[in-house]
Amino acid sequence: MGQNAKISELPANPAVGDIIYRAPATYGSDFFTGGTPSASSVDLAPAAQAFDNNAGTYWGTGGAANPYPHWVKYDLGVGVAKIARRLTITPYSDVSGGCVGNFTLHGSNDNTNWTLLYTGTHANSGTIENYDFANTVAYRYYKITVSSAYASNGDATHNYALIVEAEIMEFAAGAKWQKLAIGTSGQTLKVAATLLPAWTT
Ligand SMILES: [Ca+2]
Ligand SMILES: [Ca+2]
Repeated sequence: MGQNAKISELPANPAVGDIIYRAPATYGSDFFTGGTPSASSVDLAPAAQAFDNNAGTYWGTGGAANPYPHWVKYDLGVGVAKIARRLTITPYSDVSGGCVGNFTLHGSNDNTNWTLLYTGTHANSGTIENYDFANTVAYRYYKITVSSAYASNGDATHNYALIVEAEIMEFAAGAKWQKLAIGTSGQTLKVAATLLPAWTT
């Protein structure tokens, strides 16, 4: 564990002398709102339904003639940019499994050059999962790219990507970084925690 690492969880083996900035554990509300959704394709259902706060609707695409990857994108709008720290995905799940497997999250400010923010795999279920990551850049565009899924209705050529809800968050306003100093007192490991005045990037 190097010094001055910014992390969201404590390391398993902190070293004496380390200074660790621990990410706040609180997040703001979903900022996929007020903008413009779009998708690589919408064979089954429109992109907007991944952002409509309705658990009964989804963005869906795929099909025998439409292989992976499939992406869904959100444009926050002119002059709007946010520093994403958490992605939440609620995937559709059918009788044969969940419809999101491997995926990535990218951010962009010009809709052309994309920065990879997170690479993940959703469990084979329809449950909500949160993905936290370090990011210090405010982006206007965010894109989720699905490259595999579990469900196929018995037909592996369906290439499904179905997302019931995608949500994204910054740190909550006023959330503070914890500054942790790792030291020893005799044979006891000591962690001194200080809340910084305001979280910084
Ligand atoms: Ca929402
Ligand atoms: Ca929905």
